[in-house]
Amino acid sequence: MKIVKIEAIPFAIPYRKPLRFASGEVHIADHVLVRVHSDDGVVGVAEAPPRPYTYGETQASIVAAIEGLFAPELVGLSLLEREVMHARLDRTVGNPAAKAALDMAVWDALGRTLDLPVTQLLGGWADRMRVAHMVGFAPDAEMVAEAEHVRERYGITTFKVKVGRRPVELDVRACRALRSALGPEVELYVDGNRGWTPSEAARALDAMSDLGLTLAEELCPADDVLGRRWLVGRTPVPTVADESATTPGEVTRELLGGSATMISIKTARTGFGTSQRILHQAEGLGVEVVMGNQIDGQIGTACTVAFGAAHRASSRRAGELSNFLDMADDLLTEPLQIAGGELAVRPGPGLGIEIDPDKLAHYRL
Ligand code: MUC
Ligand code: MG
Repeated sequence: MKIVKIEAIPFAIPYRKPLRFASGEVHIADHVLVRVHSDDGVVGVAEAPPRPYTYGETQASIVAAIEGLFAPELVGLSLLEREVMHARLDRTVGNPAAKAALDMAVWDALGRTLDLPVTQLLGGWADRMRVAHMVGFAPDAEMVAEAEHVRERYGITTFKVKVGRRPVELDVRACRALRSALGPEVELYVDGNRGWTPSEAARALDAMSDLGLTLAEELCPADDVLGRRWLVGRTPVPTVADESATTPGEVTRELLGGSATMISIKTARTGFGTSQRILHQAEGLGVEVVMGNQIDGQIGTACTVAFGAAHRASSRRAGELSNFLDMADDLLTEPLQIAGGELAVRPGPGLGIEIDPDKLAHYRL
């Protein structure tokens, strides 16, 4: 079970429809495929999506950090020495997506070695999750058409609407258009990606108070410490910390500082190991979580659903599992399928996914 080799392979797959949000936009999935090889001939995989506007990582920096810093630290360790692995990774600050992909590829290799699904090793709670779809900035009619199409075709009835960079009135109008087109049955929540000041966020939430929003995520930057606390105190909508809560320490600061009341867990930035710590931390504090999406491809989405379904607390809400639908292609031999508003965890050892060698040859850089 010894790690003998780690690969970091950059690839690029275009989006059919770019995703636009307050902190950036994505036109190409310029991710890094991570492969961890063991001396038993087992290969575990995961993917790292760079989000420079959120964590400062780029595709090149992820490859450089894995090849130059992390692989030399991990080669020689057993797949079972995950605490040692984390201690070694944490000698370097930052680089969350690179570290998370390594963690998840090690779990995949472990599952394959033991001939067991990762989701069962993690917790084995359920075999599927309900899916929430993220709707990016666009003219109102396009946002509505996208949500209607996704509901019709995939049975998805939970939507996260991107807000926060445009004037407040435009976002309010878009949310109102979605509510009126989709009716009272669908769940709608908003994510501001730090785009508003606290007073803008308060104005927006007041203007949307009749829309039945279930969550308000990261409306203002984490550095607006008192402003965020003020906002939490004046809105009845649960407030989710996403990019402000990427480590157990940050989760503690956000929750105990009163700047958020829920936590978004993204396996793309905290892998399985640290995501599990955060999940248990949230449970211990009596705080709900939502499984978020770092604009993952199908490999990352397979990781999110394997983790989210594995635990009772992370599978209660719909998980954000559908953004891969906007990509023109992907690397898996068998594409993920969303049906009836749900995504099933892949059966089979590890993550239950296989990389198509021809697709990888085509899209690798
Ligand atoms: C989200 O929930 O914020 C946008 C940037 C990022 O890192 O993740 C996405 C979605
Ligand atoms: Mg978010």
